[in-house]
Amino acid sequence: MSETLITRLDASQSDFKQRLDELLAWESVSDTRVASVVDDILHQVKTRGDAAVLEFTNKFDRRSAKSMDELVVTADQLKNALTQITPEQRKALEVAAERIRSYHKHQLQTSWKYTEADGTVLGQQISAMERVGLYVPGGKASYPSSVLMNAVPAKVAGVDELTMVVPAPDGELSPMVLAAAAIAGVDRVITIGGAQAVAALAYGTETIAKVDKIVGPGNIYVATAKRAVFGQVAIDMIAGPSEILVICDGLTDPDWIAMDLFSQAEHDEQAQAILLCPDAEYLDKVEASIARLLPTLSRNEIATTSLKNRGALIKVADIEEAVEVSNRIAPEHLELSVADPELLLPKIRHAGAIFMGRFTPEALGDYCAGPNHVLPTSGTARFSSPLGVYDFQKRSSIIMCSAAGASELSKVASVLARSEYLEAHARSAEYRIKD
Ligand code: HSO
Ligand code: ZN
Repeated sequence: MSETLITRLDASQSDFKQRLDELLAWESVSDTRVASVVDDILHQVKTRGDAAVLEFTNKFDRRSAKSMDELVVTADQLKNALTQITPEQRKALEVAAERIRSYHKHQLQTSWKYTEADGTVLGQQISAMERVGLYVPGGKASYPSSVLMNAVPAKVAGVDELTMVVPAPDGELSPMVLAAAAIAGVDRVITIGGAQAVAALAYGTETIAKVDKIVGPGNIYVATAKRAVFGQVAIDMIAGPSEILVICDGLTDPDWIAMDLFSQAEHDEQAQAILLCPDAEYLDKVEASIARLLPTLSRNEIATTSLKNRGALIKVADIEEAVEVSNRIAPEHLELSVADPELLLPKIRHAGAIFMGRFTPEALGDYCAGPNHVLPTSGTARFSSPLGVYDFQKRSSIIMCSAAGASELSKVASVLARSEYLEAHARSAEYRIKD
């Protein structure tokens, strides 16, 4: 029976690479029916504004709002949410927010400039985006922690107006989500969701100001809408299922490792949890822990499906091989559950977040260690980074030529301009040549 719990692989098997590829394969669903529904919603909101948003919201979320005003959460309601959660919950949100804030402050980019010998000044000026939209899903995947992880960096960056949209099916809203928004400094909350909310943020309506960037996770309709409005506005990455990869030397309590694997597996059926270890007997022990602990989870069905379809316990020759396999996978989360993780760190090339040592379970990073939990998934850690303050800042180049500098540069520019047959460029430069 335990054989069906989770796949066992050995990196020395001749078909290992192929088996691993099969395990990693994950197709982002692109559905033409969804695309055409979304297209219509985008078009309606773009052309009819609030009226269309109101209609779609009443229909999809079973609301009966007569005007957009009824869908806007007032400042009082937002503050009030803080009294609807327990003092313990409030404290936990506050501590997490504060830790996320202080970590992210380190990411602030600053403007810089330098002066050349002839007095010409060159540099880069950093500025924050003016308006950002944060999408928060409704229902079970409505995570207060994700509100903090998206909103705090935006506010640290200096975004002027952060608008959060969150659907309230049947008028139901999570007080924890609202409280997280209040603590993170979200400026405005509107209870709309789906493609209609993305469209409202991207195009603007009578009551909703058009934003410069839309961030936050959502279902396939939301993801499809975000892809469609990209270009019109910036978007964050479109996240795939959660992943964890653990490299263990075989000396961590197997129950701890089993639970670390579950912590991602319980997110959804497509989530991926993989353990790499050189000790086959240790893998047996973890498998036994999995068998014993899995039925005790409240989300045991989701975790069981995830482990069965996409999980693996992999025997490697040594820790070096584990690092090699891990770099090939480029996991979202990587735990180095070994005695001396710092020895391995320089060898890790691709991973969204690296959790070092036996006392750093991924779950702490999900909530309150400080770093962001919005991370590159599905191997995209090869070329992208965690969500951060820099995602809400942008750069402008600064050039200030001295008269002497302009004279010298203009000689170069005019030669290049004439070779491109751009007469006005050449003459504009030549006016500045001193003779
Ligand atoms: N592990 C998720 C984030 C999260 N976990 C939210 C708990 N709540 C990102 O992969
Ligand atoms: Zn998580």
